[in-house]
Amino acid sequence: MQSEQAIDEMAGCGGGCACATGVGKTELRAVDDGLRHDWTQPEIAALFALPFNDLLYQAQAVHREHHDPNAVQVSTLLSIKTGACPEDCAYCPQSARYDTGLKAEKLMPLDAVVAKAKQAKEAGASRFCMGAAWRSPKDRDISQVNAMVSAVKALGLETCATLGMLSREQAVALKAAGLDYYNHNLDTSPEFYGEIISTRCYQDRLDTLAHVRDVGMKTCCGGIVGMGETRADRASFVRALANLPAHPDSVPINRLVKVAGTPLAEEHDLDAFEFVRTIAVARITMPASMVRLSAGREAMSEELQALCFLAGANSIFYGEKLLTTGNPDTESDRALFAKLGLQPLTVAMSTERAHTDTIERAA
Ligand code: SAM
Ligand code: DTB
Ligand code: SF4
Repeated sequence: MQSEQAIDEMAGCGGGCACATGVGKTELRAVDDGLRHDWTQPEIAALFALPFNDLLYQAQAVHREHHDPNAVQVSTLLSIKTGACPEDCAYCPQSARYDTGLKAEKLMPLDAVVAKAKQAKEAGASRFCMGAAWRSPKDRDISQVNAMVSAVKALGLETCATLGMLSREQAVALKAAGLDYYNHNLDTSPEFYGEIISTRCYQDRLDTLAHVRDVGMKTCCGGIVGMGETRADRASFVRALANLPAHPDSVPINRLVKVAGTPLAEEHDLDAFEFVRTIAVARITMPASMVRLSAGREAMSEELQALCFLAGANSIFYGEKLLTTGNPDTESDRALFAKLGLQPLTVAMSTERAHTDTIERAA
């Protein structure tokens, strides 16, 4: 269980908005799952500071206790509503505030989404994640997304959506339509957050995650590194994830994709070893979660990706496109898997794993 002080440190966005005053704060109570939810900043900083080989050894040992070391979960993304977003996330090509040359597109029709999901399944994905450039969906958007969720689920795929902030009622409706996972990222540390986003605060994100958990959906929650944050910020970001009341089921760790026109277009590249360290610390602190090597793979060598798998990443985004930017093509990913002896997890395997975890945690 985390201390009240830890909860307070984590909940404030550092900006001048209501969350600094505690208005609307979510009650954070850790679930009794046998996992730690009380990581301190010095403990996480000490993990980051370990000699690289010691850190990777520890991460790989934790990984092997909880996961098949050669299995990788594979998700495909589709942007179902693109661009013209009112938010000001400094990394994002879809914000209407930046001129990135992106063509805005309305919500896709159902049949086009289903066609893309079929292609993803045929290519070997087990989960299909639908992303929309909304601050938060309107109730009429939810009805349309629900039809997509039900149709994609009927194909035998796991379903995931990322639509912005949700009310509890919207979370209930999505769950009823068959949504398995909801992606909503903390994005960075509470301390650095104000440098990146001003139009919604940290507490808004914690509230949406609480709604998703409360209705029994699985959470997918991570963030982006390489946005100019310090190592202390990366440690605080991982701590914020690991001290959530329940560890996210999936933890996407994105390396910033620098898009021309966004405020972060000229940001310095994060050192590759520091990226691997972030993956390793996420693995150690959230041992049962699937840690996803997410955006940024197109700019990574095969060797760097292999190091990320060794550090405990066991999930990727698969398919030529992320939401609006590029991703390695499926053939090169299949070739990399073959070289490393990695096996994609099927839906049945990940359902079985989730079932075993539930039994083990209850015991
Ligand atoms: N609009 C919704 C929201 O913000 O919650 C859903 C879509 S949003 C694009 C999902 C996530 O994509 C963001 O939280 C961010 O972590 C990630 N993302 C967006 N642009 C990125 C970039 N240029 N590089 C890496 N990750 C990015
Ligand atoms: C996440 O953490 N990364 C994905 C997914 N969740 C939705 C999105 C990455 C987006 C990269 C920039 C783009 O393609 O627009
Ligand atoms: Fe909008 Fe999401 Fe992009 Fe932020 S990250 S600008 S909320 S699409």
